Amino acid sequence: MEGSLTARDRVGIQDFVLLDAYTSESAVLDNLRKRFNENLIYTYIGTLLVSVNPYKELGIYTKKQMDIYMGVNFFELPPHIYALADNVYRTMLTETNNHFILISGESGAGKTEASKKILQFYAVSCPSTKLLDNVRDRLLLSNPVLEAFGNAKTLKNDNSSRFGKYMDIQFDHMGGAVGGHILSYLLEKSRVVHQNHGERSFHIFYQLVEGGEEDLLRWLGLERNCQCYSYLVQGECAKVSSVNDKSDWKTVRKALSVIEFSESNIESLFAIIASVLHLGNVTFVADSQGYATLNNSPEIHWLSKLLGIPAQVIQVGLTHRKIEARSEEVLSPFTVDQAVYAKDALAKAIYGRTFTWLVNELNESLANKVSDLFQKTVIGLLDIYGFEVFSVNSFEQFCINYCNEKLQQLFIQLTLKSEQEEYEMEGIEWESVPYFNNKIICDLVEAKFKGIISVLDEECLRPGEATDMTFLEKLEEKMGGHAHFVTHKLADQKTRKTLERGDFRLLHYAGEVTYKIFHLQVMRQSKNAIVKHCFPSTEPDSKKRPETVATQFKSSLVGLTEILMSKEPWYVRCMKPNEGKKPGLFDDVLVRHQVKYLGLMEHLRVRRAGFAYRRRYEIFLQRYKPLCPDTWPNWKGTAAEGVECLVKHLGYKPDEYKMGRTKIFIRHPRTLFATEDAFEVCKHELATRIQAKYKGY
Ligand code: AD9
Ligand code: MG
Repeated sequence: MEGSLTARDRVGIQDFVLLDAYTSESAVLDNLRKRFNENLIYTYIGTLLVSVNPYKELGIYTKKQMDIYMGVNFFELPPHIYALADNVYRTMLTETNNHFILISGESGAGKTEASKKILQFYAVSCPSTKLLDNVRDRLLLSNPVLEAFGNAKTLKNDNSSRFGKYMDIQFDHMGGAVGGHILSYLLEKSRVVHQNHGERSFHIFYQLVEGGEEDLLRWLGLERNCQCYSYLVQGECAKVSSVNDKSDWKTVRKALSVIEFSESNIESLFAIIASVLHLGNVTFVADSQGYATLNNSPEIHWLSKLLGIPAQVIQVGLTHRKIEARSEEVLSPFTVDQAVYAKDALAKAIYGRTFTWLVNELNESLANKVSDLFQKTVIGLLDIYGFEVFSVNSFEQFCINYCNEKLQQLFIQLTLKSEQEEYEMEGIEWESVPYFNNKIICDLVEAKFKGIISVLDEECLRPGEATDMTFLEKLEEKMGGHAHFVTHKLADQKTRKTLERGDFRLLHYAGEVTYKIFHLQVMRQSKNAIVKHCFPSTEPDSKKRPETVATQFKSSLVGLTEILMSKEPWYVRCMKPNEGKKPGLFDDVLVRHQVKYLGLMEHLRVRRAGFAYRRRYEIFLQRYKPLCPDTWPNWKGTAAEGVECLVKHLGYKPDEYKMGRTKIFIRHPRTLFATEDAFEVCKHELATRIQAKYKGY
């Protein structure tokens, strides 16, 4: 027993619920640090998995590890993402219902890696047939494709997701993975035309230029040199040491073939990617009247060839606006600034539409073609862009952080709600725990008529009258006095020094973020004749009242919430150990901050409210029955009776535990520890006895 205590001291406790000083943030932090230093990056709070990014390969994702975790009860092995994946899977099979795993944490915390580990686990652990293996390969390979087109290097993460991703994995009644479906959320398109210093555009551009075959590049009119492309050098870091564009290109090409993209589709895809690069190199000069004319023509030639649009249309399209006046179309020339702006808007639109098309194609390939007959259940994986704060934050960060705010809200609702329901269902009294509810911030952003998005919409509908500044003033008028909204004008003297006139600051659940006021012009959906040419059928219905990007995003998040609410939730909370992407460095201040805002303390308290632990009678009995002569080796009565008999034998006092309808609830962790220690001793004795018995053979 002493030995096990020392081990516990060294490697910490694998479930925070069992921590004696569970209300102390420092104790939680100590436990995380201890484990991190021993390369134990996973810890539970009940069934919630906390993960700390190790920033190094740990060798814990091998096939052997997967085998160890397959089909084993959750608490019997050290915490692992595989244990969670396995538990979700088996619960889905036994209860035949739908589940989702919400993976959250700030940018670079390890969400995307976690989601990939889960998918890999299913790929190995699910039943295999030739047909199913084909589905499995497609599911796995959708990842490198989506990452190539939707991820990029940022200052926070060399492989940062710049879109939100929700993926359903569909299973048949035998547990075979029969299909999948992906929903993507708001891609950060602005990255196509602009990157901050030290950042890159989407990986695929660099992969194509670095890795594309000679023939292909010639056909696309591309040089093998990222420096030649204005859109690739905005951040002045086309090369990243942790990223191998050449070999990633090969992976993506192979993946596209396995997923059965036709060669002609692949060609069109790269034609479009190349045309974005050509577009970026188009420059304009002012004619004698100050209007934009095209300065160089080779790009136009390539654009025309690759997009299949007459050069004339492109030339006019890039330098003129189309105005509809009394059912007639009139062309009005752009100034140089306007033309540059329109060109960038076009590049973003083309890339955005292509991404949507790509997701649709992936979905077609992932659609269940194996079994429609058998009942299907799903496990959804949610991996979105994490909360992020840069020195300059714009509309993109606003959306990303709003999305994180919504998911935090969902987490709060579901964890508190489900805990309460469990106590109720089991007939156990419960005491509520105070917590910070971020609904107030969600409302600030999204409330009808008075939220930031609403104000933005209104301003966007007043072209000509509304400016970025009137937008800010409207916000000040409506939000003034809100505890989570500050501007230069509204701030007290001390805070004012940290704000500029064109800024507004939101006090998010995860920290303060100062946003540059959005450019209204960017928000208004622009119609572009060239886009119409490229994507004739996807042009939104022009009769409908135009929606701003923000409103569309808000609706898509409402849709996502509905999808999630209809399923059983599981959580992975990812944390970042330091800001430097360094292995072995545990920054106390940074981790403490995340412990706080991820709501881990509250969650822990809720889990502990009254009862630290609960287990289904069957599982509890199965594990500990050797501890009592009446229950060992077999108990004849119900599991609940067996547990009652067992705990009486172990000397549990009446106030130490409660019998619910299906589970035993244990108040203090030390009770369970004592039982667990007794079990270890018993296991040891049993093993010795068995060894002695068979010694002679
Ligand atoms: V973002 O919000 O998309 O910017 P994520 O997705 O949270 O972010 P990601 O999973 O991409 O972060 O992890 C960032 C990097 O950390 C990875 O590229 C790995 O280098 C590293 N990482 C993350 N998790 C692990 C792990 N379990 N083991 C080893 C890891 N390295
Ligand atoms: Mg990610």
